[in-house]
Amino acid sequence: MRRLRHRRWCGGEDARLPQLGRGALPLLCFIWLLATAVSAQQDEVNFGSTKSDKEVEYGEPTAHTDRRDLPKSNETLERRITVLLDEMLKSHDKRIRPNYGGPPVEVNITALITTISAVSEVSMDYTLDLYLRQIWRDDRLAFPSDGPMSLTIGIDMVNQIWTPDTFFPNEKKSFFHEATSHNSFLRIDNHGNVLRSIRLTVTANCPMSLHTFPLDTQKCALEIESYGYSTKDIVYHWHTENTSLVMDENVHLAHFSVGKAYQIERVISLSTGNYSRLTAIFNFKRNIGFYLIQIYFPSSLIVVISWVSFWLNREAVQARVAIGVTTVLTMTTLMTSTNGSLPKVSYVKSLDIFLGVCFFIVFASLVEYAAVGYMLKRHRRRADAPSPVTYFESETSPNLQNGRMRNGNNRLRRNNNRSMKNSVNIPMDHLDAEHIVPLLVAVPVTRRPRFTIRPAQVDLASRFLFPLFFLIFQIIYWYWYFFSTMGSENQNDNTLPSSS
Ligand SMILES: *[C@@H]1O[C@H](CO)[C@@H](O)[C@H](O)[C@H]1NC(C)=O
Ligand SMILES: *[C@@H]1O[C@H](CO)[C@@H](O)[C@H](O)[C@H]1NC(C)=O
Ligand SMILES: *[C@@H]1O[C@H](CO)[C@@H](O)[C@H](O)[C@H]1NC(C)=O
Ligand SMILES: CC(=O)N[C@H]1CO[C@H](CO)[C@@H](O)[C@@H]1O
Repeated sequence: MRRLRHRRWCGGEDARLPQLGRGALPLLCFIWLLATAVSAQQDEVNFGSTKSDKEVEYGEPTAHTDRRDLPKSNETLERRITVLLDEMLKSHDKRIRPNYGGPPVEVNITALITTISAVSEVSMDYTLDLYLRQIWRDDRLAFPSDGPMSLTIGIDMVNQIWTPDTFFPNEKKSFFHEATSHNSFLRIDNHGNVLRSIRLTVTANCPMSLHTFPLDTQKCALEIESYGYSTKDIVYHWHTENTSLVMDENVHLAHFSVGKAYQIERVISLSTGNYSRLTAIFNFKRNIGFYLIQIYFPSSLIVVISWVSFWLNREAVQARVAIGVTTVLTMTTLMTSTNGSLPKVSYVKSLDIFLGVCFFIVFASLVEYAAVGYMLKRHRRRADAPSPVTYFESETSPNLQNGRMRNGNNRLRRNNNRSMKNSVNIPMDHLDAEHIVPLLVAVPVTRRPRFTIRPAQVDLASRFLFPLFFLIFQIIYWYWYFFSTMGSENQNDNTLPSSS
């Protein structure tokens, strides 16, 4: 521009020249004009290349304008581009795809994922922000140029050229970003390659299997397809083999760690034809930390608290019942609140197994006290009740004469019915030999004392058996967790590339 100003200044000098009559000046000015004309051309080359520094999408970063191919005039560059675009669009019919009647249009896709949010088990979906770039070739938009050149054009021109009708088959809702203007751009290079980039927020459906929740890895897909054009008209490709799907380094999720993303190309058969479909698959591995802190650790502690009851005095009825009932109720609350934030699936999740076993142990320790209490009561009653043999001895022994024997036997049997399993000491030396036979017949249960379990033994056994059972369960559970997650990671590596 500075050169142009010089040229104008020189022209002004030229106008005054005849008046001044300086003969050397026209020659000098002519040389200077020649020099500025050459450098102005270079200037435009430089201008073109600085502009294209930002245009990296085609892998052809250098571009320059050749004046011969643009409309020849002394007008500004903008004016010339306007003329170019007008001529480009004059013959363009946006209703018809490129190569109509010929081979299908190749639409290449790349995507940059900027955020992933709201991976939700309840609604079975996830939300992502992405820059979706579509690259296709429309020969009708090619323009003559000496070297590679790319024009970045206002998005309004999108409405005047043909564009692929790309959509997301598994989308639930999505929207463009309009602040501060429509977040998209259009670039056209001299070969007719069109690049269209749009910033989108897409909420996509993601059916999840929660069998191993919360120790699970979820695979969520984003599918890209043409709504109307079958494989005869449009074929989609990922622009590069493995690197078309790029995850921004700021993609973080609270509940999940985001694994590698896979890209797949396939053809879908529908009743209206075969459609080319691209699939991006994201792996979300659930972070166990939250559930360890919020569920696994508290429920394990509740189980441990329920064992305190085994160390308490058997007579401390209130304390032991309170511990038992409180822990059972707390476990119930924990199970209810945990499942409240999850979908109502009809199968058993890993978390349900853990909470179920915890609940079972807590419940069993309450039942243990019920058993101990019952045994204690029976024990005490037997201690209070008079022994049938002493009764027999003190009351009927002196009067064991004739018809009184049957009466005594009746009382004896009644007493035995009340205390079937009580141990009975029979002082043998006080009995006469002739009375032994009716006595043994009357007290048949006195043979069973060695099988009696005392309440103290039940508590003692529980103190060791309950923790042992819980420990074994924890070992199996976590071993299975690490085993299964390693298995699923290997599965990811094997299955996904082969299905592409
Ligand atoms: C699309 O990508 C393929 C490779 O995947 C490439 O061969 C082809 O030239 C690309 N087409 C366009 C229009 O960029
Ligand atoms: C793409 O991935 C496959 C397997 O994952 C690998 O063999 C191939 O070399 C990769 N290609 C590029 C260009 O990275
Ligand atoms: C779709 O593809 C299948 C094979 O993959 C082929 O048999 C079928 O004819 C195709 N349908 C159409 C409408 O082209
Ligand atoms: C060579 C050429 O096109 N010259 C034009 C430069 O612009 C002026 C006015 O804009 C025209 O009058 C010239 O013909």
